[in-house]
Amino acid sequence: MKKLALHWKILLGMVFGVVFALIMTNFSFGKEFIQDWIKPFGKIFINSLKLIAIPLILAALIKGVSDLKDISKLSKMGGRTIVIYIFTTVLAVSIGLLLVNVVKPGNSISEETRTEMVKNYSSNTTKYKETAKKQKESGPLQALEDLVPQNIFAAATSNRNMLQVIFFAVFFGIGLILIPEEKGKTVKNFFDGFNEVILKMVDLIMLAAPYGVFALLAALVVESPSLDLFKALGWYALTVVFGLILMIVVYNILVFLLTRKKPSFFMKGISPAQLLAFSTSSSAATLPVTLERVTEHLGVEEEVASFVLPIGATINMDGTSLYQAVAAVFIAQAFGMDLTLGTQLGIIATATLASIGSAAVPGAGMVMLVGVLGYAGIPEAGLALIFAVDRPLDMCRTVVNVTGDAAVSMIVAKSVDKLGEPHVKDWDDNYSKK
Ligand code: DAS
Repeated sequence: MKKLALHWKILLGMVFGVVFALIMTNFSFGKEFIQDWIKPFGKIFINSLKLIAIPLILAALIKGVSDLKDISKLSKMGGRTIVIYIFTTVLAVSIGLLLVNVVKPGNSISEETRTEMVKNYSSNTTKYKETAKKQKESGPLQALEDLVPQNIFAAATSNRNMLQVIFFAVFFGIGLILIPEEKGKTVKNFFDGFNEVILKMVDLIMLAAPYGVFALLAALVVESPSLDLFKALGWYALTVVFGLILMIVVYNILVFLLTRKKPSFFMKGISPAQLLAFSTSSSAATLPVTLERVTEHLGVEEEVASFVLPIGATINMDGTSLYQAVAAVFIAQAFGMDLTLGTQLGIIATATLASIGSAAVPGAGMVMLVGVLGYAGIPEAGLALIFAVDRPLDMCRTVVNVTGDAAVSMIVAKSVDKLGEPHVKDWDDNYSKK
């Protein structure tokens, strides 16, 4: 049988998980069998995602920051690129937070289901309630104070300290840039290699995703006493997708306002890259096509595109940051936790940094979500809840990640007067020539 793409396997895993559980609930031993012999595989899968989170942050950020060493040569374009990237990411997280607080997808869960879920998913939510209480009592600059760890090794022992690990990784990367190149070469090569290994480990973990999803969904079906959990998951997914669509509209508005290029021109030019992003769930895999589309069909000069897009694929993941904000608040709602405004504002910073730290590979956004939950004291057990629908959302958010990179490359090109006419007039011209 032709090798099925991973995301089809994951979607099949979701379907089979639900069907298997529905069949098993017809037997008296069904629920117990799934909880004892199937659910552990779902937990193992989620644990492997948590396992890789801290190493992934260290690897992706130290490499990402130290790769920016040529930013000094292109400081005008470099500074502008980073500022616009951070602006679109903060905007995406804010849109996500606004939507999840308006739609409140997690609130549709009945108290009975919530009690059952808390019992099944997280042995004790007291530690999360303590964290939330601590955040309520802390001063306005507590989050800033907590950003700097006293001991990086102690910080790295818990996903709850993701911000501290990010702080260290960025700090280390800057130090690596500032030492003489010949002295830093060995360290740089080590972290480049370390990054490759970690990304390969993420690939391997994602190979287990179909089976992990099967187990997670089977457990979800037998453990949620009513269908309201699935309804809540549906509203959660719709909230993310609606936010992602809004981001595509925002990009078209920004491109039109800042470059006078029409949405039809922009969307026609970038659509093949969007389709590839959707089917691969990987910005990195899509990068070559994004580069070709942006230079050949959107008129961005090569020297701008080849600088702005690789940085974007590494640190600009607006779709991911929006998803992380929605997912974090949804899980808090599902577990009956009300997050203070301060915590939600802290989620803007954390999700922005988490998306910068997310690698451009399938599932990276989910891995980094662990850190956002850890920061806000939200039960990581909620990951098992949302992973069931994560892959289809990964496909959608990767489209937004790629579209955002392309939009920013046009805006930066225009600002340095390097946005010309496309080499290929438009879609029809391109394909009629062949
Ligand atoms: N799939 C990632 C990407 O390639 C995004 C994510 O996992 O959120 O952009």
